[in-house]
This record gives sequence, structure tokens and C-alpha cells, in this order.
Amino acid sequence: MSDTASERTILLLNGPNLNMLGRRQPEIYGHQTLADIEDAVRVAAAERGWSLVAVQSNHEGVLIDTIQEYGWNASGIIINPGAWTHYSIAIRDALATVPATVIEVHLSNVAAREAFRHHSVIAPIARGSVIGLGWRGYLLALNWLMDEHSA
Ligand code: DHK
Repeated sequence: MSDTASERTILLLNGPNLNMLGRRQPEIYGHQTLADIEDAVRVAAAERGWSLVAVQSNHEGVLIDTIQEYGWNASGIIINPGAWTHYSIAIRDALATVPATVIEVHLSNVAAREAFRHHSVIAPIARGSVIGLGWRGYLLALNWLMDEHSA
């Protein structure tokens, strides 16, 4: 395992179908593309001297490999696991293995949607969750992590 990231690095992870943001049900997920969001988070991090590693994948193992590669040295992980939120014990176990502080983000208010979206297997191992605040939720998570790890 390589120790690729370092302190003052945040890992931004997005799961399946989030590469379709901007075109995917914009009334639910917003009009911003994933590139827009990653750029905004990267700029906000850089303004405070932080680095961002951003990875999106539709393949569960890719996200697990990324967590294992970067999660030991990054200060924090911001993750929107997409549908894996609701059933991926493997993603949960990977996040619980590494010392980085985990924040779960959802663009939509999952509590107000279908019942199968109400339960998160990730939430119990996350430090906190930002839900239903759209793309700005990623920025809120970023700023909280930078504050927390600058103290
Ligand atoms: C994104 C998804 O892809 C869904 O599977 C989740 C989440 C909700 C979101 O709101 O960002 O249920």
C-alpha cells in the first residue's frame, strides 16, 4: 500500500451515477456537473493551502482501493457513496479501517425520499453527515474538516 496523500489533504469521493450530475434528474440533484463541484471544492481547499484528491467511480472496488491508498494519510474524506450508502458494508468497512475523518454528503434530502434511501450504513462510522443542501454541502464538509484539522 502506498502512502500517497499527506496531511492537509482531503479526499473527495463520489460513487455510482454521480458522474452524471448536471444531466441526472437536475430537479433532485441540481444543475452543477461533478467537474463543477470538484473544481469549487479544489479552489476552496487551495485558498487555505490544502490539497484535494477527487475520485468518482461506478465500481465499488475502485473506491475501496482509493480509500485504502489515501485514507491513511489524508486528514479527511468527504464521500457521497450514492446508492452504496444504503447497502455497501464493504465501503463502510474500508472507511472504518483508515484514520481519516469521514463526512458523508448527500445532495438530496434522502429522508424526504423513498424509504429505501432513509437508511445509511455509512452514517454510523462517519463523523457527521451533510444531507439535502445540494452541491454546497460538499463545501460545508470541506470547511468543517479544514477547521477541525487546523485547530
Ligand atoms: C445520491 C445517489 O446517487 C442516491 O443513490 C442516494 C444521493 C442519494 C444524493 O442525494 O446525493 O440515494
